[in-house]
Amino acid sequence: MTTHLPNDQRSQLEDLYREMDPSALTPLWEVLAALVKPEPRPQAIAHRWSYDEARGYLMRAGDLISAEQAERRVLVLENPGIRGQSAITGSLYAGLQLILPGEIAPCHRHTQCALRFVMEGSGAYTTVDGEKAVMNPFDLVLTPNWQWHDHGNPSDKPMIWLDGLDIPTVRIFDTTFSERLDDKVHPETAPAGATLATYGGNLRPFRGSAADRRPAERPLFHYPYVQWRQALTVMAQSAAIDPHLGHALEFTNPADGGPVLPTISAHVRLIPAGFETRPRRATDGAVFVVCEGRGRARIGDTEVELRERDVFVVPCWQSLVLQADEDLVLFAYSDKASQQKLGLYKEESQ
Ligand code: GTQ
Repeated sequence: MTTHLPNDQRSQLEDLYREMDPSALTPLWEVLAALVKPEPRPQAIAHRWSYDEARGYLMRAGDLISAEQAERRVLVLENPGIRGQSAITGSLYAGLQLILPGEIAPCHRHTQCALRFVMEGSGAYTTVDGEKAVMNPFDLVLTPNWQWHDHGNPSDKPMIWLDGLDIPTVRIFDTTFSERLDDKVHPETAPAGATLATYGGNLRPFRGSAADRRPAERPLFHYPYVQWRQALTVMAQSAAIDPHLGHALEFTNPADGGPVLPTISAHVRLIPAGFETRPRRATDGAVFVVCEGRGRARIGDTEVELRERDVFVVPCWQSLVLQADEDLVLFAYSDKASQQKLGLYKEESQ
């Protein structure tokens, strides 16, 4: 904003603004400082959602509307700094989805990418282009953009997972397309676990063979807890701890070693009991799930207590310090994948 202008200049300028306004023209110099800032000032704020509290509301929704009626029965975790936008950060969405025993969520596909991170329950599945991923607590399952997906719960317990999508990112480009399959459920095209057995084991079908069914650039869509947890355990036993991250492992796309989705990166961390990380900030806005343990997160000036299954958000460029009272195991997803493609990503360790 231009301040300290002489009164007569200011009043002539305001006349000019009023006259041009109906022609949809506006002066940059009044808004430049708010557009091009010296450093990020996200509207999204640090926040923690108590899983127990959210679960209570979600189960009440379960009494009132079926998964099929809702298409997706989800409570959106809306960042308190940007309510009404279905966003947890400027670029990412998060929601808690409930599928009750015997229910299905009908098949659809869309240009938004999604990941699921299982919070409770075992035996429900997400079907991706006709192949089931049978899900267990803290498994990561992907539905890359434009792949058909439906969900179902043949188990006898409720199943709840966290949905992470790039809905706000796609909204920026207005490139949202979606369609529903005529059938509620996609026909099975491969046995459950076929892709995990192959690509998850560093194998792929001989190129060009009939078994080459999954998209070559993004084949794997299931990253089971048993595998990533074991990898973290071994790392914690054998590697020096990173002072800023704790023990941390990124999920990768086996086709190219890059992030799991074009717009979303994901990783896990183990902070040993008694450890406190050094402050670190990065431009990616990140959503964390507490898988195990207890402790605290200091996010900028905000401190939150961490208990199992709580979800918290660290906005762009806010420093994060993690303190573990018990071994703290965290899952996180962020928009680092998008930012790196656009040349925007930056991080700083103190
Ligand atoms: O499961 O396909 O939380 O399309 C939001 C949009 C879940 C899904 C969400 C979706 C889905």
